[in-house]
Amino acid sequence: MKKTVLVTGATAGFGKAIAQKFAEKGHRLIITGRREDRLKSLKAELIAQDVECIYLSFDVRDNDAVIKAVNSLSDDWKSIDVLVNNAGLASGLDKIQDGNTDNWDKMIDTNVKGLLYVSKAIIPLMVARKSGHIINIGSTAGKEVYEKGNVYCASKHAVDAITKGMRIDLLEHGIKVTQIAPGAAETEFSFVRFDGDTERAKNAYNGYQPMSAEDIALLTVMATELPANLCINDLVVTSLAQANSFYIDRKS
Ligand code: NDP
Ligand code: 8X3
Repeated sequence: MKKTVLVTGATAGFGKAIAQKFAEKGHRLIITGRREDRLKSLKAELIAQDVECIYLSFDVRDNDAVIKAVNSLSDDWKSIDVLVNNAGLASGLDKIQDGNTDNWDKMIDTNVKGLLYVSKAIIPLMVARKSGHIINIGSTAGKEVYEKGNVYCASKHAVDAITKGMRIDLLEHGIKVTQIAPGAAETEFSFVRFDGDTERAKNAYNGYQPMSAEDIALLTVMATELPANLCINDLVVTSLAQANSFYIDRKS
């Protein structure tokens, strides 16, 4: 069955790969993010593959913009079967005493409040149809707190808690809620975390093979392909070189 899938943060990394993987399977895509040029080019790429695709450009931190974007969908596109709450970021890596409050705001506003705003706009549509699947992209940082991870880890612990809360509250409506909690994967994540410092970003993956965006896309699509009666609640996933937030087998 062809599904309508909305992916936040589809301009890069996991979100882009997730959109491409759902498209490969013939589903229809609503891709979202702030960088409209990237949304336009991904839309063109998918449409060239005969995939139905539209884009909505908005900042997940802006609740009015989120509501406006979702309201602008035609009824047909409002029948969202899968919502992938992926948009997010880390900003900085500092001890709490050295932390930058603008970075803290950015992470909490995006990773926690943004995820809530998008969910709040879409959940009533799923409840009305008594069907849907929400996939929240958490992190191993939502399972363990590492040095200098403080606020990023807090934001992902919040995603962990919100996912559990969503699953409980939506139980009676037949809506599946899944968290995928990846360890390190090479995307634009570290480039953003280190504010455009490419050298520092590359070093994060020195001496081991991290996961790729395609790995996470594979698992995200897989989670939506289970029998109707099954729901993956929580999927913690790392590359073979990583045991958890603390242990990475670096060969150099
Ligand atoms: P990228 O930086 O490659 O992609 C992040 C995406 O989020 C972009 O599409 C960006 O779009 C979007 N985004 C960021 N801020 C906003 C905003 N305010 N409004 C709308 N969209 C926004 O990183 P990843 O793909 O790696 O990260 C995706 C998710 O996975 C994040 O939630 C991250 O925390 C999580 N994660 C990443 C891991 C990793 O090691 N890479 C591991 C575990 C979890 P745009 O800038 O165009 O708005
Ligand atoms: C991203 C993975 O280890 O940088 O969520 O926190 S990590």
